[in-house]
Amino acid sequence: MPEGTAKNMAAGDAQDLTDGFHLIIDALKLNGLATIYGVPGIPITDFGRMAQAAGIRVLSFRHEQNAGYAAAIAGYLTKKPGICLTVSAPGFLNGLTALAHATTNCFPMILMSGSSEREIVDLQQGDYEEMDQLAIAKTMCKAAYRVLHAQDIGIAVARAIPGGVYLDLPAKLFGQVMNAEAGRKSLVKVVDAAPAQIPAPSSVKRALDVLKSAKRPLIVLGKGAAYAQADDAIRAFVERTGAPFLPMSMAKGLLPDTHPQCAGAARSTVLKDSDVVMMIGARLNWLLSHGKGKNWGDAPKKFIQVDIEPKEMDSNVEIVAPVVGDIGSCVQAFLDAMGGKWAPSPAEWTNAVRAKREENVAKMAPRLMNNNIPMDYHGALGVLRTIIQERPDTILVNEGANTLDLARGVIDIYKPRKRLDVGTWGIMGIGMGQAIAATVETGHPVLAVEGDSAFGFSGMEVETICRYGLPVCVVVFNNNGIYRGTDVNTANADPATTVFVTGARYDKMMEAFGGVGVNATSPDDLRRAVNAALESRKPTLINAVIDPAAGSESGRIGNLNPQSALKKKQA
Ligand code: TZD
Ligand code: MG
Repeated sequence: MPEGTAKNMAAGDAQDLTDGFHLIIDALKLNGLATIYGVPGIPITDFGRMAQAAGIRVLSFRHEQNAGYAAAIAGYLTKKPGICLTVSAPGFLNGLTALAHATTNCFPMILMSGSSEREIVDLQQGDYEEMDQLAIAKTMCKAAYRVLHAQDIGIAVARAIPGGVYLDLPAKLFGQVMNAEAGRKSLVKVVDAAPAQIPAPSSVKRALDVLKSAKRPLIVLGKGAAYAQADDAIRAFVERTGAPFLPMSMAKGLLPDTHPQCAGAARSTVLKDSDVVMMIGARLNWLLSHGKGKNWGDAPKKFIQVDIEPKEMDSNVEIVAPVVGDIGSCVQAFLDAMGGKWAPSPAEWTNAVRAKREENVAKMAPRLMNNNIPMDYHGALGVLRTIIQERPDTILVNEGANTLDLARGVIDIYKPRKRLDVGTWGIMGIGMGQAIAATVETGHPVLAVEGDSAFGFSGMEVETICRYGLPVCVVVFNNNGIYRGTDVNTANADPATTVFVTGARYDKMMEAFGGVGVNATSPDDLRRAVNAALESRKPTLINAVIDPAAGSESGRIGNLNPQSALKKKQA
């Protein structure tokens, strides 16, 4: 065969071939999954490069856990699975924490990890980063799949798309070659990963009958309701009932916190005194004291629960009216069944709740305007509260203990899905990952309000923020430690377990990578610096110096610390 022909044939062959690398990319693109959060390394470095070259946005992080938290919140914000890409064994484990967190929070996320040689792993012969990742992942998410053949990539990606899924991609898969046309045909476009789930009409009627019978109704909105993106219907429903509503932390803003029916500032009153509680996309877990105990008072209470997950019904207390379906369909069904003539909640109740709320807000107001130096939480948060009021499209990311619990109460949110935080687990470390994904996915600037301990879990990602030039303003509430900066170890020369280096300058970290760093010692400093950051959209870190004695142990959940029976006896 003449040389030229052979060359042409080889070129022709190559055009007719595809491989694992490209099939994964094509499968993601076909399904509109256009962003990957990850950390490169063997065996996925080239995959990341090729994905980038093919038009997928590939954001490289400094640690997989942060990339994973980014993917998790991307899933929450977009209703499409966020993709996290990692190397094998340690990279996989780092990402797995985030997948477990996403699954617990019901955020759709796919963790895709490269893995080592199956034959060597299964015989435990000591491969590079050897680990049976599939077996480990299975216990932490909804499903875990391994893809051994290039022709299965299409179906595997499709199966992963509902999320809470681990996809195991052995190194050998990437280089597997197959006919390009057959490869194209093997891809699967997911038509509808979450079709509407219409609630049974009888369950809708039962729920409305119970709600109608209420003298003191309460609606609790959870982040499931925010996830549903049924914002108009939810608002219309809540307004038609006239009932006070209590937003869980990430449901704040679904209706503005300043809405006349909002009972956020009268939480203990509405939990205790309500007689019918309608939970919408909120679970009766520890965050709501499991629906019982002293926070809920002694009066008999009827629970209505609206959730897509049947397992949530009767999880902690009896649900007298379970409604199973997607939140959008359920709320629409309520609206349709209520008609225009729904009697609003009894005025005696709504007035009592409003009075309590106004009393609490008035009590808080002067504390939020204080100009103490060093700042206390309230002085600093009063400033941030005003800034979010003026810039309601800003996405607030929030973690810490006091920094979390106080910011949740103080900073009003005005629009849906504008507050992101530690979620179901109360996990530290979500800060920078969430901040990055929030702005990447929405284009809105981010204000990340971080305890100094909380920030430390993901702080290195300020380099990532600078590298991609993202409009993220981080405010570190620096009280020199976990809860407080005042603990003393009397046993030896080591510092106490909850304190950090006194007077640390976190702002210098941002400066190290070309961002703006500010040391703020007064509310005025803080106001100026945050406004400048949100205006300029420059990566900024403000070290907000907080009185080390201002916080309390474990913020608002100190009651969860175990107490020794022995200690009590001795006391
Ligand atoms: N590790 C992980 C992953 N999650 C956690 N929630 C904790 C540890 C325990 N923890 C909390 O629950 S809050 C917190 C830790 C370490 C930090 C609190 O300190 P901070 O906030 O500086 O972030 P404040 O304002 O000083 O209270
Ligand atoms: Mg602290």
